[in-house]
Amino acid sequence: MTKPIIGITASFEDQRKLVVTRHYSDWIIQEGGLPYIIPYTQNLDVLEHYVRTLDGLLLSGGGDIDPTLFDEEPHPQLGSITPERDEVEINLSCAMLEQNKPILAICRGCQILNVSAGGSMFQDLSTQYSTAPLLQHEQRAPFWHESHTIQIQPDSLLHKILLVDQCKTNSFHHQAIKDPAPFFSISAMTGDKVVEAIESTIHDYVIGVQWHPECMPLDHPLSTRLFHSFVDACKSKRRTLNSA
Ligand SMILES: [Mn+2]
Repeated sequence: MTKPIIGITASFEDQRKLVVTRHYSDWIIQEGGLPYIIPYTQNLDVLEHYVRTLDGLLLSGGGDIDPTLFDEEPHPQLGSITPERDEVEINLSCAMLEQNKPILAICRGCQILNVSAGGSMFQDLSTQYSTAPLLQHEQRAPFWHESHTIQIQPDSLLHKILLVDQCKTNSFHHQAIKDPAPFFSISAMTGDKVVEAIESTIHDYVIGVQWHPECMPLDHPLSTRLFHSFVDACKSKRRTLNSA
């Protein structure tokens, strides 16, 4: 059977370099997908071709998001932003959502997915968050260390995939989702009620996680379940489209 083609977005550094850690493609390959790193272009015709070709989209981690995209002025603690990346990822996300193609969005990816669908963000948790005393979400520990505990919504798709009520995850973010987009629900939170995962309630497979499952070793049980479920959803989508 042909492998599902899975687009992976990259960081755009120094206005000229596409940079993405190999972990994302390692997981996609391990689970039977064909990873494809997507270049940045303003050419909408090319982006449309990508959307037509891809069976799934993996929105990778990276820097901050331009707050004007969710109608806010920049907060002093906002980090560096890359408008070109925001634009391409929003274009791709909206088009993939429209076609009900699977999306797995990680860290920054989870946030840009939420903004693409009309949700809002905390530009900086440490200065803007007042719901509860904040945990440390920018861990000062190795990337594979699972530093905080998340609670998973029992009736969520994420729960069906991970098969646990709670687990520990790594955490490398100072921004977070404020209001989930319409038709999205919160599927995991930390004890301080920071949103750690969202999912679409109207698409077959659209999941965003705030942690970095790709940083875990390739035999990590929960990361395996997550990437396996994503590549599986992409395979089903490919089969449906090919038989239509
Ligand atoms: Mn966190």
